[in-house]
Amino acid sequence: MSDRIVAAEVLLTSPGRNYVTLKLTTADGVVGWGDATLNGRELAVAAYLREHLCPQLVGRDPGRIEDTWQYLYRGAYWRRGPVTMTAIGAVDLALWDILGKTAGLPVYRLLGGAVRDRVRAYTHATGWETAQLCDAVDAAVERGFTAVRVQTGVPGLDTVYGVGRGPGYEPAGRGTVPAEETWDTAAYLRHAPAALAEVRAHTGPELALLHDAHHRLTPIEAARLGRALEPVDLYWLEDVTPCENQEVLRRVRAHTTTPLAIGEVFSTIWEFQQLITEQLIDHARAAVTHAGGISSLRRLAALADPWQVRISPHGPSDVSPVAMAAALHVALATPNHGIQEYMGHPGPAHEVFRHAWSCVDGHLHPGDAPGLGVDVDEALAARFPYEPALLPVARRRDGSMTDW
Ligand code: CS2
Ligand code: MG
Repeated sequence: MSDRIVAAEVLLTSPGRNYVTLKLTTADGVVGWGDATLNGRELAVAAYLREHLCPQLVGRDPGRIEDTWQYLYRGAYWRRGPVTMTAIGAVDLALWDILGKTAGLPVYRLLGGAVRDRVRAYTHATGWETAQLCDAVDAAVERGFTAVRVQTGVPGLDTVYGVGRGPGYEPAGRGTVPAEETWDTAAYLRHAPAALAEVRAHTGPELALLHDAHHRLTPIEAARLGRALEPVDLYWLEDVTPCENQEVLRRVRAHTTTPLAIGEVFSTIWEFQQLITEQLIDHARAAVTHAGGISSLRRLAALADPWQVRISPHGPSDVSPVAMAAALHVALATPNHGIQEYMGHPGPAHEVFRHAWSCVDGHLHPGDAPGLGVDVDEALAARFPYEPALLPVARRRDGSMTDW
């Protein structure tokens, strides 16, 4: 007789930052883990899982991964959206973990096996001044990275999202009300191309440089930035415009050959459809959890492949070590994978989530442990209770809200 899920539980922990983790246990005693972290909206996903999905999972056959995905997605009248899709993603990851552990195989072997030896990663370098930024890039190169995301401060602004005043940064700030930042697109556009050109002059031509515009530009501003950055030879320019209107990318694309990456805030394959089939992007950035798990990331890769679009999943500190593992199993087994973001995690997170995946010389590997290869130390997790934390919001100089 096939196995059954007998328990579905949600764990909240904050080993340096908040993580939500789904634990599924089968009658045979196999445990599967899924990441359900949605930065700043952790409790919404925890409640969606606890109140709605967990009761539906108990009694189901854990081996019916695709049917469970279809049941939770197609079966729901109110569907899509980051909260729903992160919850479904967590279930999907936990089920693949169970399948791998039951088979005694790492998940990437179940996905068809490795198509590459290791997964190229990029990490973050930030600096308020360009000299600091160049130092941060050098430090990343010394760690072995062949690709680095570069974010710069902007003269005249006190804060810029994603740029620490010191080394490193954490996107979410503690508290129940978000910090407010001031944003000035004109100042950014005056400064960023020259700063990035200085970084390129500093590094020489070989290092892959990436830059994230965090959804803040209009189409024509984005086109102008892409064109201005062409001499910098970026690996990609990310999230140039707000996420809702994909049509506007046509205008950006018409003006620049700077490669574009989009999609860390997308939840479903349908949000990518036009961007892929019109070849408006080069990299689809869906996070393995936020867009519905391994099952849907594989579908996205299959849709993208004939259009020569690559999947290059989101991987900041708020994608937990469990989701990082899942992303790496997909990456190792997916021909049209581009690059994996690897911002790193706070130190204690590596203790709570003991993982088989590794980062060596700027490349990641999921390891060969059965399943996803992550064990959660629940006793240690309990010593880091959840604390409310939120991403900041931003206003223009006149006080009006501006886009993410
Ligand atoms: C960023 C993230 O990693 C990225 O590309 O855009 O810092 C993102 O803003 C955070 O993960 C939001 O939770
Ligand atoms: Mg981003």
